[in-house]
Amino acid sequence: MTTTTTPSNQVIQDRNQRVQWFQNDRFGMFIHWGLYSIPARGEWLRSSEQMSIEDYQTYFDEFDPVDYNPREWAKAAKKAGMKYAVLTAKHHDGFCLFDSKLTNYKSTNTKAGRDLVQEFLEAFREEGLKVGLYFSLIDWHHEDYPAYGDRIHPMRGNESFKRDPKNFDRYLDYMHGQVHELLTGYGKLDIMWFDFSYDTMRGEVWRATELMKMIRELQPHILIDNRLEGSGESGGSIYTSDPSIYSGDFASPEQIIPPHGVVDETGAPIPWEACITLNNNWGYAAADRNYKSSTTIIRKLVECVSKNGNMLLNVGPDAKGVIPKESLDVLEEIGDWMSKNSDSIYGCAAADYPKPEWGRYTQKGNKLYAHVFEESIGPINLIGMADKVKKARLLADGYELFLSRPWSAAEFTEDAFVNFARPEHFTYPLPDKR
Ligand code: FHN
Repeated sequence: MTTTTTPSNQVIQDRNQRVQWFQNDRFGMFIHWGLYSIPARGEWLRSSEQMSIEDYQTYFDEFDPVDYNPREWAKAAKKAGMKYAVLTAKHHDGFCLFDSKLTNYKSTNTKAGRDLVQEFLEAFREEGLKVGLYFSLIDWHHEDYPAYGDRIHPMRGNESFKRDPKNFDRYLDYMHGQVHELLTGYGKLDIMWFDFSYDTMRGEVWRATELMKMIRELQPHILIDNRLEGSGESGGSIYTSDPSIYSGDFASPEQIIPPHGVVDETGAPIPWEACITLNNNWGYAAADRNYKSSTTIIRKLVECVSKNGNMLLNVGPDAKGVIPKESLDVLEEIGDWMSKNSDSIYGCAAADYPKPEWGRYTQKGNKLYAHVFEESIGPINLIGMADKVKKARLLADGYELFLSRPWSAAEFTEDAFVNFARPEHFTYPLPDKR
């Protein structure tokens, strides 16, 4: 059981300084890609299908993403309105998409013969996006990682993993060494996205104090998620049991948007980012064609921002390195909406007003953005806003919305940029010009 310790004011100030760009940008791309894209049944299949190392080796021998062009990925992310991206440098299977000197289990030793991380970083930086790397704390391939039979391993029940961890400290030296490689050999990184702590495997079991110290010394500006101590629960704690360090800059709720955002133990809001899949899988899953609509994603993005959070939206490229068309189609529609409405996302946060029944508010300074989600059978009822807002414009094209009685009561005292998620759904009968 970890006990949380309230960090010092200096720790909080340093964190608030680091996360400024993050809380401005709000919207990023998550990319799960690796050997598991070949079987195309999700990134956990080695575990869930109880594969032996020999069976899984087939994918290493085959891996050759001939159509990998990360510049195309970067353009798709940028067009969707995403401002940063996080790629799996190494997932739980231990396969490294980068040229690690500490293992042979890496992309440069496959038919690809390429440092896929290096190319990703270059391409996304060229498109002006910030870049982060996902790094798995769990490693099913490394002989010293505790496996089957040990209650602390999520590979429970997988006979092929039956082995005794010879030397877990040796594994930690390897894991820390790879983080060092990424932080010294690939230029300025903006996010280290660790994944994930569980049972007793958290905090100092990973030698988190030592790892955090190294990271902060090598790249002081870099953001670190909370999973050296937490996992994908609703926010999770982002404070370690060790008062001398602070295990992360943001909480990382997974496939959920916490009802009230994420706060620390004093009740103060903390930075957070919901990671969400487009279908139901992180890694490419050919049979999973159940993609969320752009309207759903837009409304969830607005919800995140309305609760002081970010969204990291996942794509799972296929074995050849191509993002599925269904994903690209949804990203394109999101981009259409963002091209007109991103003012209500970037740099915005929770509003000073309670959530209206017809949608959500986001706010930036004295600008309030009303996201109208429910089809209205008549005027929007801006109850309680009468003395607050002096004018309203439709964000998409700037036309003036008259908020005369009985719709909204009187003048608005602040600029109100009314932002309809889907104007065509909106039956807002504008009055004749006064
Ligand atoms: O086990 C991983 C999973 O494969 C995926 O990477 C997600 C993304 O946040 N993280 C872990 C599950 O919480």
